[in-house]
Amino acid sequence: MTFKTREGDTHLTAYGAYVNGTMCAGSSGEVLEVLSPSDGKAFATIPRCTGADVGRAVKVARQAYQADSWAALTAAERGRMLLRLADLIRDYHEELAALEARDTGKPVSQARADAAAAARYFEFYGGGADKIGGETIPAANGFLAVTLREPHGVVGAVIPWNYPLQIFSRVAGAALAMGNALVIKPAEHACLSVLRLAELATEAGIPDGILNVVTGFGDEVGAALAHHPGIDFLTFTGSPQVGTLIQAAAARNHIGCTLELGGKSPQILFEDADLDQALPVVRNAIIQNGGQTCSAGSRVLVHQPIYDEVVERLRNKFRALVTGPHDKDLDIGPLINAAQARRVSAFCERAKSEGIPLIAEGSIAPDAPKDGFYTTAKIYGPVPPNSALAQEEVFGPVLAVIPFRDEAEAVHIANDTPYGLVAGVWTRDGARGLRVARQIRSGQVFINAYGAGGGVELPFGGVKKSGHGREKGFEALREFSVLKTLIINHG
Ligand code: TXE
Repeated sequence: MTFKTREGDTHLTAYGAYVNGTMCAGSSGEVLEVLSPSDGKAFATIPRCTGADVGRAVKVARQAYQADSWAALTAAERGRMLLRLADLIRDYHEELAALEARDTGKPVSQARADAAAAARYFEFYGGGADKIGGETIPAANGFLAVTLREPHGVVGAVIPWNYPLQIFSRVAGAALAMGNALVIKPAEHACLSVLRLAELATEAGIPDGILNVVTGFGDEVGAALAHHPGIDFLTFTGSPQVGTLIQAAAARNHIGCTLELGGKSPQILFEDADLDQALPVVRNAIIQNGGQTCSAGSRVLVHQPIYDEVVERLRNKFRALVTGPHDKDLDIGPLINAAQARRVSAFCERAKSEGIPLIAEGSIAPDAPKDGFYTTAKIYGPVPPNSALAQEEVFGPVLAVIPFRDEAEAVHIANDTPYGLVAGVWTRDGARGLRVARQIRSGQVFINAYGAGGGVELPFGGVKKSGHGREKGFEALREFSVLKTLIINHG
């Protein structure tokens, strides 16, 4: 475990949950230690909240949602608050990036990019709040029919540890823009930046009780939130296993949910691809955040005629990759915790036992603290398309190289996993790029690019085991609202 339950300890920074506009202890009084993945040492505590804390947060959110201070605001006024929050995030950019890097272990330059994206989410949704509306529908004579977008009410959000700043911001930005109130359960492994953003939201003018954060274990706090009858809509980002539980909880309460559950995203390199352009992107797409990215490009499918050249060039790139502590800002930081490190090494052990060749491996910085959760970057190939390494989400810096003979086989291999989140197609043949992109079953497809999820403007989400519903872009504003059809008889 990354943490353990214990009584408060004075050398650790004590964070609270955030309910009704203030930091507060959980009702149990128990706390969880937060470890820095870089050295495995505790540096903070968070409350181990309970179902009772969830109940209080949902009640507070409902009251705040109904109060005039929120319900009577125009969309433009809500938008202005989100724009103020974007400005505050930019004011506190370095503090947020340092906190995120320490809490998640990611290299500080990657955490800086996350802080910039967080500001951009609130800017985008602040600007979008008053620009999304309904439509008029030609109906029977003597009737005017229009659609209105209304908030769901109180939204429950369960989010993971890999991108707390970004995922909090994409959820809260869109949900608040549409006039919802929120109760968020961030991951117990990394949630400090979320708590800081909640404070900044209050400073930006978001009324007390509209944005609440309850901390603690998933099967205690997350489950209580998912099942709470006072929740009107659920959004979840995390593992498929927990996604199934969230969907079942939503079904029990007859509410909607969006699920974003990761992937096994392919990049397809055809023989006419511009390799100078493609290979650095292929490398980055699997090492960003140590491969702990839902949209990581974890499979590269390579046309037979260029297989040897691609392997040779990637071999050199992977050998040069160095893993080390977040503050050294190397290629790769530590993984989030010991369990994740064990998970990644189990995949590598299995690949070894199945005789899958290891093409190259990076290194760990010699001065990396010995109790950190470090793993080297690895590239394997040729990887059998039906092996675990080619089918399952490793969530580490491990790339599977898979050769293919022709276009049809490339499409088949690309689609032949349970997931469908993102894909990349690299070719100089425009028609082939489009043809292949259109046959791939996934939520996003890049041609001659790969942006690990893309910008805040681009709708993002999966098909199959990668989940359903869309985050980001204007699509998220639609997800976080409900359509009412209003019919007026003027005959
Ligand atoms: O995920 P969990 P874990 C994948 C990735 C990773 C694996 C396991 O492959 O290796 O999942 O990671 C909360 N009811 N992704 O175990 O458990 C939990 O507290 C309600 C992909 O960390 O799904 C946290 O807040 N909530 C992914 C959140 O769910 C529960 C990002 C995610 O944790 C719960 C993370 C329960 N019973 C992992 N149990 C992505 N899509 O990017 C846990 N939680």
